[in-house]
Amino acid sequence: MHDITDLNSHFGIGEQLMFSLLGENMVVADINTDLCTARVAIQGAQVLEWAPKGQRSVIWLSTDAKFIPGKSIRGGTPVCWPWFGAHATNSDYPAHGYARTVDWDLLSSELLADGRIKLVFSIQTSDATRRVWPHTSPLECHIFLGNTLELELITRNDESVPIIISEALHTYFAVSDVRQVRVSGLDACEYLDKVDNFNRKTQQGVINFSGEVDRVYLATESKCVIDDSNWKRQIHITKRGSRSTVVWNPWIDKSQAMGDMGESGYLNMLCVESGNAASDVVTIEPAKEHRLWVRYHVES
Ligand code: TA6
Repeated sequence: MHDITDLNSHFGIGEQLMFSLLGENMVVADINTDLCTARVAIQGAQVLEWAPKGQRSVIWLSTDAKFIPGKSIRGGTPVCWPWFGAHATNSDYPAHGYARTVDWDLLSSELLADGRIKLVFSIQTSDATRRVWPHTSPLECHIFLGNTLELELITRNDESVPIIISEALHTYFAVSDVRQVRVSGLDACEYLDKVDNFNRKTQQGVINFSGEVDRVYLATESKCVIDDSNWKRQIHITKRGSRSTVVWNPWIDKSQAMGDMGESGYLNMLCVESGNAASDVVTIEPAKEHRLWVRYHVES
C-alpha cells in the first residue's frame, strides 16, 4: 500500500501533480497543468481521465466503475499483459493478464521542458503473479501527459530463454454517441470477429456501429482515427510496436451483463486497442526488450 504523504513528498509537483485516495484505498495521481487535466491510478498504471485543455475528456470512465483494489476498473487505459483475452490454457487465470489489477511502483515523476508530465511505473510481482506467470520479465509503463497522451509499455526478458507475450493498451475513448461515430484506418485489414465465432473476415471501408462489435484486426501498424462529428473532433491513434488493433463496443446486452458500464454507458464509449494478440503474439529473445507505444491526440 502506498502512503499518500510519502508519494506527495517524493513525487508530487506542486498543484500540477498531487496524489490522493479514491474509493476503497485506490491511490490516484491528479494532474493539472497548462496542457491538460488527467487522473492516473497506481493500480495498473492506468490513466482514468485525460482532457487536453479546452477539450472534454478523451478517455472514458464508467459512471459505475468500481475502485476496489485487485479489481479491474471499467474505463481508462487498462494494460492487458502478459496475455490478451482469455489465458491460452487455464480458464482460471484472469482475462487480459494481471497487470491491470496489481499495484505498480512509481519510479519517477517529471515536469518536462515542454510542459508535459512524465510518469514512469514498474510492475510489482508477487507469489500470486508468479503463479500465473513464472517468468522474470520486468515491465515498465511510461506515461506522457500533455495536449497529447503517450503510453509506452516496455517488457524486458531477463531469462536465458525466449518468452512469448500478448498485450494491449485496452483504451476506452469517450464519444458523443457510438452510433454516430466511425473508425477509419483499418480498410482491407483482416480481422477475427469475436461476435461470429472468431471467423476471419476483411474490413470494407470505415467501421460503423449498430450493434456489438468485438474484432481483432491483424498484421496492421496503421494509424486509426475516431471521427466524432457531433463533438466536432477526431481522435487520432498512432502506434509503434503493435501489429494488432482491437475494436470493441459491448452494446446493450453485454453492457447490462457486465454490471459496471453504467445505465447506457456503451453509447458513450468505444475501445480502439493497440496491442499484439492472436497470431501477432511477440517473442522476446533473452536480454532483449519489446516496446509497445501509442500516442493519442485530438483535432477539432
Ligand atoms: O478487447 C475486447 C475484449 O476482449 C472483449 O472481448 C471484452 O471481454 C472486453 O475485452 C472487456 O474485458 P474485461 O475483462 O475488461 O471485461
